[in-house]
Amino acid sequence: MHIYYPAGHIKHCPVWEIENGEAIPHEEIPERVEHIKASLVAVGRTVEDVALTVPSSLLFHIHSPKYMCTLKNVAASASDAQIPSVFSYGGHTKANHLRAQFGAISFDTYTPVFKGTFAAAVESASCAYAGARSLLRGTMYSYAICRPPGHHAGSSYMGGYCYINNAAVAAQYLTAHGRVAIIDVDFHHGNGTQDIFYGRSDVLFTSLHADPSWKFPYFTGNINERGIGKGKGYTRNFPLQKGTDDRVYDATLVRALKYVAAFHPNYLVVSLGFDTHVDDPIGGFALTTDYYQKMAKRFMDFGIPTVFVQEGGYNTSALGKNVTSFFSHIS
Ligand code: SP5
Ligand code: ZN
Repeated sequence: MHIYYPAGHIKHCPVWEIENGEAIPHEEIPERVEHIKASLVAVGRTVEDVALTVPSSLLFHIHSPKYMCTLKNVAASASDAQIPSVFSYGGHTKANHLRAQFGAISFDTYTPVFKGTFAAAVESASCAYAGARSLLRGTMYSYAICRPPGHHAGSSYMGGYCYINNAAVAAQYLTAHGRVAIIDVDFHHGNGTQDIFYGRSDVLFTSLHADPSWKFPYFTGNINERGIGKGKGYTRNFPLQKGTDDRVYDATLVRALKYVAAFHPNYLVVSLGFDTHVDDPIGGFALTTDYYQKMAKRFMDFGIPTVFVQEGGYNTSALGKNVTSFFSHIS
């Protein structure tokens, strides 16, 4: 297995997020992936600093040039954390003021932009790109320790701690080489990834997550969202209730993987979040550390080249053991 790490992630360091008008400590912090990396090194794995940069032509397949440009401009203008104060209304998205342009590309107040955010997001996407590329050279499994995460970012919006959709970058790259299925096992619905591929039949998207009537991102992740136009039938959601345990989760995962199997993919992209863990500070499921190795086996049973793309997971002291549990049977 090849493992890629974005050393430049520390250029992006959120301290606060705004919840109901109040600043509360941010959970998406550098320590997350530092713990992941340290725990993998401690069990004898090689973790490579990502050396490639994702081509901008690939980024522009996933994100609109206008979105990328605004994100870059907001970052360049930032002295400290930039958080939107105004959002676009009535579908109006054109404005001269950078503050308004920012509000037109973000959907929450949880996702600050710093001077280093753009570069860090590109480096994170580069990890996913490197992970996807390594599959073409005969590697069966790769793991991109992406930070910042990506699955809430859509083609022209950011949010949910995400700026560039890393899993979508990996999937888009692999479409030139075969059929691609994305399975998202982060605690939250992968709304950005779903949106990006919603009208397409060459990439299948499925997700297990907290029911949106209960948890972020609230607006999407329902069972009736199945794709549109040519993409009809190529999206499937499995919303789950508070307290979902190993047994119920696993039974649902088996159902999701049956749906994936019927698509006959050549490559699998897994949006891998550990915020499903029982001790996660912002989740609400009850998965155990031991379960993650069983989850990984489900993916291995699939028997096709797979890139694992890191998404959420916010209990920094549990992250290391959850990751090593997950990869314990993948060499
Ligand atoms: C990639 C990913 O997992 N993004 C998750 C974004 C969830 N944002 C919702 C934040 C809700 C407020 N945080 C409460 C913190 C309580 N300690
Ligand atoms: Zn999440």
